[in-house]
Amino acid sequence: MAFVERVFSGVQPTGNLHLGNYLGAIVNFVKMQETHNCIYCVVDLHALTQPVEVWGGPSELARNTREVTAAFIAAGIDPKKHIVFNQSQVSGHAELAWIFNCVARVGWLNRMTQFKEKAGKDRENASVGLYDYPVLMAADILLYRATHVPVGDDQKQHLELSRDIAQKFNNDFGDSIRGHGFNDGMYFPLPEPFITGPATRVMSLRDGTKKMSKSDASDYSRINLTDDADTIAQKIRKAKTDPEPLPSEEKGLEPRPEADNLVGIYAALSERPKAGVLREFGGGQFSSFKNALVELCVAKLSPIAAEMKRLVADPGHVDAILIEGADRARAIAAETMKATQDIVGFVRKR
Ligand code: AQP
Repeated sequence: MAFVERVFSGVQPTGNLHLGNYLGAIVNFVKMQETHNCIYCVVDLHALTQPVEVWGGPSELARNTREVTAAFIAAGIDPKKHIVFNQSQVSGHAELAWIFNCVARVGWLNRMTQFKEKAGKDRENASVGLYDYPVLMAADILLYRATHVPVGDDQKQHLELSRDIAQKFNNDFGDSIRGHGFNDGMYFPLPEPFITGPATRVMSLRDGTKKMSKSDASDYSRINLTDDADTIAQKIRKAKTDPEPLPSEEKGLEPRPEADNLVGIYAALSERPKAGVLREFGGGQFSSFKNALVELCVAKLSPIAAEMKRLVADPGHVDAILIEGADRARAIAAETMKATQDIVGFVRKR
């Protein structure tokens, strides 16, 4: 069956939205609006998988949900043409996740590296939700039968699991799927990851081997989307580098993770390939490259920060966007849930 192309992706409202989230995901969310129908979700159910100290408790969750929504809109997502909402308003996410829990295999989840990293050594104490996170993510995407998912590189393995779940559901229920009019036995599409650009994995400014992340204890490891110009300048000037001048060719970046990261950020923000950036800055010292990077970062991020500030100052307006988006999302989700319930054999009101 040819599926109608549809984009779905989400961002967790866990605070400290950063340049990695922006370049790895949100920039592509904005681009894909031109070619696809898009659904962008603030995945608040996912936030709960971490200890409460990480997501900050109820008032922080609500504040961060509005802040991520504001970031989407400030970055250029149009909530009238596309759908923007928060996950917990559409109960289908949790309902489909249960069905998928019974499709996914424990062995598949045991291979998920993000769980291993986030649970760390204290695995016994991690929430069941953290372990099950990728199944809920599969439900998020497939509830809308989405075909394309723009994400950062760290989500690649979870996307593969979503494809495995879709495939196994289609296989397990193939006869029933055909019996309900889907003649090729494919009810769920196998969603394609869309991981592209020179900054699919932005690294920490303090350690070029670690991903830039919301939960890093050091605020100097990341550029937050709400940072002001002075803070951005300080963070970039203090970013770890090495003593060599910048190389003139991309190959010269390979053994130099911090240099590679800063050049990747510059390339992504200026929408140029890394090779072009190195043609301009290769052979020069980091100090002058960092000055240019500060200027570019401030020019690109300051208008977004200002618009975010304006939007979060009016929570009623942001909530109205989420409520309207959830109504539209719920209508699509209801169709998927009805068909899924019929395929599985659940008796329901007609
Ligand atoms: N460093 C990154 N580089 C590129 N893309 C990134 N993403 C996250 N970090 C980077 C992408 O941002 C989207 C939203 O991520 P999320 O809200 O699901 O949170 P996460 O992946 O857990 O991101 P964080 O910020 O790193 O949080 P913690 O500290 O909790 O691990 C996703 O598409 C993600 O790929």
